[in-house]
Amino acid sequence: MNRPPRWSSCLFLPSIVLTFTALEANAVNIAGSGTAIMGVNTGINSSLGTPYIQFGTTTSINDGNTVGPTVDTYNGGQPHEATSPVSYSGITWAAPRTDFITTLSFTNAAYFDGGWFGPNNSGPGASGTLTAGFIIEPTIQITLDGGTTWADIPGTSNYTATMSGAVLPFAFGPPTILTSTFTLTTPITGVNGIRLIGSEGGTASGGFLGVTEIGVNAEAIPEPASLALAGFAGVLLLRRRRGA
Ligand SMILES: [Ca+2]
Ligand SMILES: [Ca+2]
Repeated sequence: MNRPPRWSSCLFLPSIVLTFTALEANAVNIAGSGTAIMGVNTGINSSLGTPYIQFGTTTSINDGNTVGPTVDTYNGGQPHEATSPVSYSGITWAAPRTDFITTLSFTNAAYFDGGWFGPNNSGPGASGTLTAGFIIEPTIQITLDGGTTWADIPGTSNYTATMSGAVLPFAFGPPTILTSTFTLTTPITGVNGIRLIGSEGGTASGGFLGVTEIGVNAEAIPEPASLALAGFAGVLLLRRRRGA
């Protein structure tokens, strides 16, 4: 029986990163080489949830255009409206990353009645101003199996600071678009997906999420880390052979 790959990936990560963080490298946006995903979920948990957007196409999320179009998870009247108070959006790739993901740039579209991460059924109303009480920072999650299951990873962001003070549009007006940065506490490799997931802010359909763009910034593996990676992979291989 094959052991799931997630354990081996987790085991060698900390040692690689210690080497990596001491070095400088240039980050590139790898979102465009992946597939954007978006949907709703019953909670911030390990499941994919229900892929869903109201209109448009998820390719808008990683087309490099932070101005528009925007996609959203407004789900009034949908079967999951009452059961899924959480929305997510992110990027998956066909193969595990061999570079190190360091940050996400999240371009959020806030409408007059929702679109941001915050308490359900809560908002300042048309032309109102978002304050910290209307905002909840989303959780960063990664997948090692192409998006079937997800796990939380730690990070920091300027999301609350960016969204606080944002003036919402007039009723049915174009969204207020703001970009915030999520920084992974530990740069990560070996994953084949990353997403933000959190409580839907706003009042329409209990809240929803609006996204114009997600960027995923990664840096190449420096030489010392490559050596560490090879070393740990070798150790794991030996362990597996011994355990087989
Ligand atoms: Ca876009
Ligand atoms: Ca909703």
